[in-house]
Amino acid sequence: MPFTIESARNIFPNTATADAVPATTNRFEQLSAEDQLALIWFAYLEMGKTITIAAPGAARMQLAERTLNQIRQMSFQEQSQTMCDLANRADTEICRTYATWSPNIKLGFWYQLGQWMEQGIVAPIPEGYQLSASASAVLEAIKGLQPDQQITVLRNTVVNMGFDPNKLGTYNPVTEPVEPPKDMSQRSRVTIEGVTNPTVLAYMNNLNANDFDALIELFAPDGGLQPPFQRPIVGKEAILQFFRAECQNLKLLPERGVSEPAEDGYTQIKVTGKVQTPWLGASVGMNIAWRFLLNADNKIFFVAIDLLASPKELVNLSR
Ligand code: ECH
Ligand code: GLY
Ligand code: GLY
Ligand code: GLY
Repeated sequence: MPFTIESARNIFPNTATADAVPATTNRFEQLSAEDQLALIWFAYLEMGKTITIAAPGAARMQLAERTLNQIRQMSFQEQSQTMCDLANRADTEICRTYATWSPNIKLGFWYQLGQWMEQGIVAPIPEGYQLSASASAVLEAIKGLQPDQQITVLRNTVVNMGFDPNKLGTYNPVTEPVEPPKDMSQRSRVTIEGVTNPTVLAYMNNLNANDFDALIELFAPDGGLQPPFQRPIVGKEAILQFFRAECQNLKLLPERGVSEPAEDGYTQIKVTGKVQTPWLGASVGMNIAWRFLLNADNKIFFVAIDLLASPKELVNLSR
């Protein structure tokens, strides 16, 4: 029987993913809005001791500027209410606007609010705020995670705030402008111990160069891409849109891999290595596996990107 996207998801089932991330995210989401905001504030201060988050680019901030200025004008009480509304995923104008933003715009928005909270322009977390017992337990759980898992939990909490985009009806997603791909002379070329497949190498090199038009041509028309902890995105159109909206300026540093034949002339290839996000640069290397399933034409039928349970998983290439 030929592969389906669902069956493809199960290639290399021995890959241990960072289950602590969805588990912790779920526990976080059970907390009250006040606890959620205070917890993120404390987690953010804690993480700030070891990692530096880069300031978002101007183009990105422009897209959130109207809403940021609206919040800046509010009283402290209204500001606190607005932030709680976001955590509660309430149905308000700001929560609806927030729902249309790409993850990077949401992160940039909170980055700015955090700065304004520090400067006394936006309502701070009340001095001496006591987390509930369950919120303290979630904070301790986050502190116990590896940095790549901590930052992924934080990203998830921000992405999940605001009104539910599935309830918006049709809307225009707001994403940052797409920069031109890197000039050919500026491009790096990866090497992967154990993998010479040209499609896999081109995947890494094109993504590193922000060359999404070349990248998407590596996919089969009915191909799928599964980001960490998400359902697969299916079809070239949707995958291209995801690349343009969420994948600029990533740095993929694949290290090693294994390639083996699968049914129907397909090939399955697992690669492990690190990924850096522009938000954190080299200060956080995320431990990643790519699980590729290529069809007989050497096009990508499926690729899953997994955040690994631990650095030990980088050398686990068994099936
Ligand atoms: C304050 C208190 C009130 C509430 C809030 C606050 C602000 C919080 C802030 C948080 C900022 C967090 C940030 C997190 C950034 C995380 C980025 C990550 C990126 C991971 C990317 C990966 C890419 C993988 C992929 C690969 C592919 O091959 C295909 C594409 C793709 C404190 C005010 C809320 C400011 C900046 C985790 C893994 C490799 C799938 C993308
Ligand atoms: N690790 C299997 C999956 O993400 O589906
Ligand atoms: N954390 C996965 C992504 O950037 O979509
Ligand atoms: N400085 C963060 C970013 O560009 O993603």
